[in-house]
Amino acid sequence: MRKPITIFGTITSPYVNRVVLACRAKRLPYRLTMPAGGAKSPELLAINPLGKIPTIKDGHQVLFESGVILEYFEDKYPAPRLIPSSTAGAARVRLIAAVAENYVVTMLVRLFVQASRAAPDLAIVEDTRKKLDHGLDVLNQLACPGPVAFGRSFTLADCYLVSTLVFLERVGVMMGGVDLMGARKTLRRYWAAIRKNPHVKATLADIAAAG
Ligand SMILES: N[C@@H](CCC(=O)N[C@@H](CS)C(=O)NCC(=O)O)C(=O)O
Repeated sequence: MRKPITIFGTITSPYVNRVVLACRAKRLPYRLTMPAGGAKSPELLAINPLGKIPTIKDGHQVLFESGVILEYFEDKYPAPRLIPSSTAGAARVRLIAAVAENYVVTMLVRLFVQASRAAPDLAIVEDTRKKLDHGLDVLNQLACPGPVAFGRSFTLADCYLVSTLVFLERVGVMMGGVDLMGARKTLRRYWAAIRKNPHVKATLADIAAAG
């Protein structure tokens, strides 16, 4: 039996739950834990000077930055593959991941910050929503309507998309119940379909339980 990979973090973080999804899909045993003092605790800063989650320990290997961790898993534990073997397929999966990260999650973090404030800056909210809508439009064009985001099996594109869409829902709730996904049919169909995937189901249940 393999020693579990330690993932420092909380399941509600989109950066953390995409890593958990990859562990589940690759059937890698893992242990999710948060140091008592949080991301900036001396314990975490000792192994990750950025003081960010996720940070992982796999034996003696310590890594941070979710994208780097996911690529490391793919190289170290290639079966089952989460990045297709074809150059075109791999590029497409990485493209969906990059668009989700750079044009959607980044905007959601900005909205999350504003929604957490007693008095949100409405100009920032408006500008960020425009950028978010554009990112979502592009994702709506790139993703398949299910059962997975690309190809025939679960890939890193699904790890990124699921974590992004859970966060999208959460930020919408924080903003007073706004439906941020809107009428984007492909994303809506994808979201309904991927929720039936057992790794996604289990991860969504963990997120819901964490509140
Ligand atoms: N680019 C990083 C982002 C990680 C990140 O920002 N994590 C947040 C949690 S959602 C964090 O650690 N925040 C705690 C802090 O900055 O003190 C990744 O992909 O892993």
